[in-house]
Amino acid sequence: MQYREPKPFPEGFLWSAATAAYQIEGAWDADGKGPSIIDTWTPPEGTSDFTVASDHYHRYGEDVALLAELGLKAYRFSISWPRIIPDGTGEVNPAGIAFYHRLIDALVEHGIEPIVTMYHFDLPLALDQQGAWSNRATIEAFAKYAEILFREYGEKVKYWLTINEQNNMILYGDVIGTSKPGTSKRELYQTNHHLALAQARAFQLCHALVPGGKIGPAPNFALVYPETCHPLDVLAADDLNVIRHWLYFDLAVDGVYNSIAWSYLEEKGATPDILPGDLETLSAGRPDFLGFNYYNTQTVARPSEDDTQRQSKVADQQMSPGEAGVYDSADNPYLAKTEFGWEVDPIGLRASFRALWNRYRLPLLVTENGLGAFDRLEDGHVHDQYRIDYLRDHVAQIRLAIGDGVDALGYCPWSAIDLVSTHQGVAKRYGFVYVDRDEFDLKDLTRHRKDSFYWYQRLIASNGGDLA
Ligand code: BGP
Repeated sequence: MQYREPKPFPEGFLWSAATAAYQIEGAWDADGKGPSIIDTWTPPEGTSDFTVASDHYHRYGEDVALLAELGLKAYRFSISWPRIIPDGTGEVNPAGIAFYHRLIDALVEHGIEPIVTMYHFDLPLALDQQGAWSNRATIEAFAKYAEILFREYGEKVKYWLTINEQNNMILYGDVIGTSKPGTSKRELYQTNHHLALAQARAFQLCHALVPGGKIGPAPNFALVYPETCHPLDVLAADDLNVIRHWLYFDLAVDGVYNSIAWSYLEEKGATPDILPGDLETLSAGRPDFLGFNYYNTQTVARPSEDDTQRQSKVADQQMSPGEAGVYDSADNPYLAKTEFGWEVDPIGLRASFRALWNRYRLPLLVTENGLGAFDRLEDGHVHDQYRIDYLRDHVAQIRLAIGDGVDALGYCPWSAIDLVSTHQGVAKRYGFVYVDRDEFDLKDLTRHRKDSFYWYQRLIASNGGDLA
């Protein structure tokens, strides 16, 4: 099991790469786009905002040509809701509709399968002002938006993702700018309930409106290990797996509330209001596959009484601080860390495939995976061997997961080209293509192929055979 000879990648495996609208497009108020919550969010001090980002809105033609040269079979990007419907519910913006037609057409012309995320953090600001997702009306707004997307692009787009990282929006929304600091757990889990309903509606609409369309969710997945084999540490790990993962996947796949998650919500006084018909809506919408964003695993122990340990932790969406009475977070001594403190665990990716496959038996798409690093442009080159090592080790584990019998649909490394990180600015780079700008100096935004670009190009050309 540990060292078996890997099976080859299946023909048609979707070698892809990912981006998100607000992190790459820029043009935050161009051609009728409305503001999103991200446009009014103040990013952490010292990091860039998203107004120009990588200027992809104006340079998408050049960018798609680079993606074609890279050899991508598919490309995951998100559509900006406020570019399509500036105030979230009202008039449709024809220029926004046209932009995504141009982008999709360019991809299709190059033989690149579009994988569209419908919603990646950038809620229209007008909806936020009406209560965001804690307001039930936002479900209807999303269903209307979804219908527009399916009718408009359904002929050309067959792979759809509903909501990026619903779990991180609930658990770490203050870090990534999707919820206000101090929002109560009660409101967060009401929000979660509405997001789940909106997603279930989108599943149904996609199946009704897109012939041959396939749709799935895209939570973040950070499989949780116990720090020791003490039964209470094992239970703490199980609890965090439930609170961070199974709550969301069970809602998406089976349309039910996980009973352990529900007990947690009861204990926290955070159970959502569920109206008549809600559970029927949840179970009527079914995904065709599961997307998941994978960066690392997490290791936890039973909760200590002492809160100081938790309070002193540096935390973000991949590094939990722990939760009183639930779990303490722990370092995994077997894993290295990135320059940004995220643990690196390629084997954890295989373990994640197994966990998701054993539980749901649905095809699995890695919707994000990548290494954030301080890259250096030297004479037009970026020697990012560290990124090649990271990606190669993860791809090798996907191949082993395929050997385990998992149905792996594809791989979307984060990110196709450099973009602005959720909360750590431009300096934290992920792309195969370097975008020449600094945090506050836009320079000329020219594109440069990194060493990892040529590595991924060879990997794709050999359908995953050439890992070297
Ligand atoms: C995921 C998000 C992405 C992306 C990535 C890397 O949580 O879906 O939008 O940014 O993480 O995170 P960061 O940019 O914080 O390094």
